Amino acid sequence: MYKGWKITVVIPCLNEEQGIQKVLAKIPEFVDETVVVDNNSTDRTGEVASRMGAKVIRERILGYGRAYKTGLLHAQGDIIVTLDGDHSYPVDAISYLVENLLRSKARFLSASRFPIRYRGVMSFKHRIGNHVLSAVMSLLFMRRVRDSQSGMWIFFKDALQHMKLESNAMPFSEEIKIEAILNKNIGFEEIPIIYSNRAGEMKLQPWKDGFKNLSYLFKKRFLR
Ligand SMILES: Nc1nc2c(ncn2[C@@H]2O[C@H](COP(=O)(O)OP(=O)(O)OP(=O)(O)O)[C@@H](O)[C@H]2O)c(=O)[nH]1
Ligand SMILES: [Mg+2]
Repeated sequence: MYKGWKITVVIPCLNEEQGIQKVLAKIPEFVDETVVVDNNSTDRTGEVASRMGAKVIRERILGYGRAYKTGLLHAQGDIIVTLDGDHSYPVDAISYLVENLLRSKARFLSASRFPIRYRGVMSFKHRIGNHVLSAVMSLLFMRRVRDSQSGMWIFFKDALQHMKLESNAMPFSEEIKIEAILNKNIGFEEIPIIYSNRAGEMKLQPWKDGFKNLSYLFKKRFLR
């Protein structure tokens, strides 16, 4: 509990046995529930997570969005915090995010990795890709978004009632932000955080996922 609010952390994981251990070791005491969605990992992700006290949900169908949709169904908190299982997002920033959410008019905050503090944590290619995707999202939805691809968000669970979340893949990260931006009942803000190098192997396929995420923005804008 944090000031009377029940807090759930949701973490999608595809073969993150190294990262998840580091993430779970840092989850603050006030977090009531940590849901790890094991996306059919072939390593010891699920075992490590459950040994460390997380509620492990297995989702056999692969996909970042699919993993989130399953995890969110199990989340019981009033406030939900998300992050990757690769220890790239700052677990120790959770109280800072909760405080900001409680003080904000918006019911959905996205943690922005930009402006980037330590350049070495993101390759030049990924930085450019992220900036292009964020610029396109900002133009299409008439709202300045610095980090359209951030995977760390905090929101009141009831915001989910107003969202139509359909993507099973990487564009889920864009979709949830767009749904928050478009819905007057929710409201969207970004808040800067410090990003780090991921632990374990990269799962993202930069070109393929980059183009899919780009085309998703146009589909969401013009074919909704
Ligand atoms: N790519 C991918 N990630 C998944 C999937 N299911 C769960 N995940 C998890 O979703 C999170 C985001 O994926 P990452 O591979 O870290 O993607 P990213 O953060 O854009 O890329 P990195 O910069 O390499 O960390 C990680 O915790 C993954 O383990 C899936 O089907 N595909
Ligand atoms: Mg990651």
